[in-house]
Amino acid sequence: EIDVPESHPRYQSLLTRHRIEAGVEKGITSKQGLIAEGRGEAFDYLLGERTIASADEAARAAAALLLLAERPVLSVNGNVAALVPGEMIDLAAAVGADVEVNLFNRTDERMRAIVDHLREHGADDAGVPIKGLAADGRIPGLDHERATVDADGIGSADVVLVPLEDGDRAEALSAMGKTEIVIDLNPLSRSAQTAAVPIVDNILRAIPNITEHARELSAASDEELERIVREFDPERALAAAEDVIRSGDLD
Ligand code: PTJ
Repeated sequence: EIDVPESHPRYQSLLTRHRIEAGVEKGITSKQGLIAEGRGEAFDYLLGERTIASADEAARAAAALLLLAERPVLSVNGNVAALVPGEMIDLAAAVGADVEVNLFNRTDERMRAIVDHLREHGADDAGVPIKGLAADGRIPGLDHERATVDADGIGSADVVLVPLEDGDRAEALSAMGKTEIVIDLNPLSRSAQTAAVPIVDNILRAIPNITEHARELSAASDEELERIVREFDPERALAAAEDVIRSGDLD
C-alpha cells in the first residue's frame, strides 16, 4: 500500500497519513480531516502509539453495550471511511448494527462517495445496511446541516458509536438520550468527556479490538454484559489516559 517497511518506527503513523491523503484524493475525506489527523497523531505519539489498558477495558465495555443494544448504529465520517472502512463493516456484522454516514461538513458528493466506498468494502455481502442518504431526521439543538440524520438510523438508535465526533454533536446526541461510545485520542475533548464509554485509542486499533471483544462475548448472558457495562467507569478511563500522557509511563 505504501513504500515503507513495517519495521519503520513510524510505520503506523505513515500508513494512517497515507490513507487520509488517499481519502482526500478520492473525495471521501474533507481537508479538515487532514488537520484532525495531525491532532490525533500528536496524542497517539504521547500515548506510545499503543492500546493502553484502560482503552482496552473501554473497548470491552463498548462491545458489551453494542451487544445489549436494541438499535445500535455506527456513525461513519470522512476520516473513519478513509481509515477503517472494512473494519467498520466487520464490527457492524459482529454486533448486528447499522452503519450511518454522518458528516460534520456535509455535501451530497461526499455522502454518496462514502456510501459507495463502504459498499466496495463489502457492506452488501455482510448484510450491513448503510444509512445516511434519507436525511429525514434531526438532532434537536444543532443548526440544520449538522443536525441531519436518518430517522430510522441515528434518529431512533439507542446506542451510537461516534468515532472522531465533534463536541457539540456529541453533547446534542447525549441530550437526546442516546448512549454514546466515542473513540478519540484526546482524553480532554468534549466528545470524550460526554461519552458513556470513551475509548482513548487510535481508531485503527480500536475498531478491530471492539470486534474481537464482541466475538469473545457473543455467547455471554445479558447479566454478564450488563455487569461489564456497570463496572466500567468513564471518568476513571479518561483520568488513566491523561496519566499516561502526563507521566510518559506507558501503563
Ligand atoms: O468527514 P466530516 O465532515 O464528518 O469531518 C470529520 C472531522 C474529523 C474532520 C470533524 O469531525 C472534525 O473536525 O473533528 P475534530 O474537531 O478535528 O475532532 C477530531 C478528534 O478526533 C480530535 O480530538 C482528534 O484528536 C481525534 N482523532 C484524530 N484522528 C484520530 C482521532 N482519534 C482516534 N483515532 C484517530 N485516528
